[in-house]
Amino acid sequence: MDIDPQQLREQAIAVLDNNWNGRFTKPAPSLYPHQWNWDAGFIAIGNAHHNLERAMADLRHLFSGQWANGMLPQIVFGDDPNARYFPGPDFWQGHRSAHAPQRPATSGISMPPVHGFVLWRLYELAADKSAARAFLKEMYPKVMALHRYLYTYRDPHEEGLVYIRHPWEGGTDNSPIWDAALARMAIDPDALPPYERKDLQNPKAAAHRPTQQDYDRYVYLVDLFRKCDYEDDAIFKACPFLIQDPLFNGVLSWSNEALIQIGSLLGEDIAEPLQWHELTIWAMNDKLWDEERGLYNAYDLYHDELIPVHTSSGLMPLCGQVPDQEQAERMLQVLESSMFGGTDQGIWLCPTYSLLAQDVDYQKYWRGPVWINLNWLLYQGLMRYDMADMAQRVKQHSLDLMARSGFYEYFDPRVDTPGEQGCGTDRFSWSAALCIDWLAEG
Ligand code: 2M8
Repeated sequence: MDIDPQQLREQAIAVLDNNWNGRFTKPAPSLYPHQWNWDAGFIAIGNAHHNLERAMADLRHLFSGQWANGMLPQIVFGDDPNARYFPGPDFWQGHRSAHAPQRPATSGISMPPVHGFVLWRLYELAADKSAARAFLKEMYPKVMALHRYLYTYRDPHEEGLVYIRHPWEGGTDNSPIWDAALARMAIDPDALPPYERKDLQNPKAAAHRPTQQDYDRYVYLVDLFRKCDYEDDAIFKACPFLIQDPLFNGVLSWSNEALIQIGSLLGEDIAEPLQWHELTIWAMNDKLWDEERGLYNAYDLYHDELIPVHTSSGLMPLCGQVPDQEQAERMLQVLESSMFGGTDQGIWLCPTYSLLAQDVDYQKYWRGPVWINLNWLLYQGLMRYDMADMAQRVKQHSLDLMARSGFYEYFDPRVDTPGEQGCGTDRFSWSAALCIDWLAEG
């Protein structure tokens, strides 16, 4: 498809401008009315191309919600009285934790730590290096505190692998990776605190959203965390959902590497991020790498077993240069195989779940559709290994999808999709932001 890059860029900027509320950028106009953690990182990369001030403001707002123990919340709540989102601040009750800030209100879990590499990207893009350097100086201790929190409280066996304790922390809410662990949670739905979902407003998107059974488990976990007053040790002992995810740890690796670069630039002692970086890469290869399947598995720390499910999350450690060249070539074969449709003309890259899986669903949220942020991470990873052909395919497919359908939240990977290709909410910020980043490369 012929794309008019100038027009697409202007449309993408308009999406970001429209979702900016004067203090932060919402992920989408109405479905997500607050500030989300990793969304803010991807959005900052897009804005950095034409509005560095806005990019910095968004990140400052996000970190205004950082807890005293370093935890950076998945949601920093705005104060729009018309915002409809569940769970809101009343449900999270972040104030139960001594670590939570008085204001702004936040949720009590985190998200993939993209901020290190986002900061470095902002610095690379900045025309005014001295202003950008001052921003790095301001943010570096905050991002260090986040990583220190993760290694102190989310790596109980000191392996170098960080666990998540809620599917929302992984960012890939209803990924098949979580299915078995969620299914084994014996919960009594009648004993849950009463709640009303707000994510089913859009009838078309409603059918693709996580199931009620999933949601009950999400709510059960939040209720458990607040009963533990958000104390990490207590949660670790009580929580039946503790998973070391390759996407989360791959992103962590890339951000560790960026912290080393930033720390060096600022003349800081970088011994700590160096140690994290080496340990995590070693541990991912030792524990999560699956030679036979050619990708990284997740590990269920609660049931002490690998989770051998073929999702694209298993390819994401490429972005943090976790695999060596040989492993990366195995991963490329997997991407090129019918599992992810790499050379199939009928498939848009890259489905989030193996197309060969019995329960792949082309339109269900994180259970098959293409997501622009994962495509962008995959692209960055492929470029690191000089796999430029495949990287260009991933980029071109992403741009084509957005040019045809709009800046949707996710996309059906079938080229001959009956009906619309774009799914979920329209005018989705990170799709627009990463589109801007790609277009800037030409
Ligand atoms: C989705 O997650 C939120 C909960 O965090 C939700 O479904 O309500 C995910 O796609 C997540 O990765 C994303 O950050 C968030 C906002 O875009 O929406």
